Amino acid sequence: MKALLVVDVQNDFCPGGALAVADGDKIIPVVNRLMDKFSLVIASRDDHPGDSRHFEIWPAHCVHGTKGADYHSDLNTARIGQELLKGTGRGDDGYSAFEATNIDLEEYLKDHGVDELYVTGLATDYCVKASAIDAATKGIKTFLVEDAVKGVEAGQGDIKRAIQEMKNSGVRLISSYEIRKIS
Ligand code: VGL
Ligand code: ZN
Repeated sequence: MKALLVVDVQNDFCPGGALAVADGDKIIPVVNRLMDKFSLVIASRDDHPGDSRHFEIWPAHCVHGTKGADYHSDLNTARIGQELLKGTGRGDDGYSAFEATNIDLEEYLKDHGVDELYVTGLATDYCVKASAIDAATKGIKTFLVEDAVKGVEAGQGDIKRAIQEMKNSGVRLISSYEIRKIS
């Protein structure tokens, strides 16, 4: 059983947002098109309290209940079967979707017989990386959909290093074209 994971496609990570990823919104049509190929689509959202300690290292973003925390309006949310809320505690960075506090993602995937996870979203060098590495480490066959992710690249080479780290943890790379071709 395959599932599509959409990481943090939220207003604050898209152009105009508080922690914008350059061209972050450009992946959305790719993600929407991929949804047709999966019977299960799950999506994470950063959902921080206003006084989160996470904001000592990041500009305030995705504050619970604000527009910045909403999904980008281009994302096809109708297909999202389960939402994963993370970073919800004051001391909780919540980089990985497996740190979701509304459900236990590992249990959820087991219950739904998911053994292959295709990871898309924002940002390649933070939450996408943490989620993909956690998935692979938990024994799930994990794919990074390379044209359906975008990174921050705060330092030069961050995205490249993140992809290498994922590969070292057993994450495989795939393109959306290959997914649409094989399924
Ligand atoms: C993220 C930095 C801080 C992400 C979340 O979604 O990649 N990055 N919070
Ligand atoms: Zn955050």
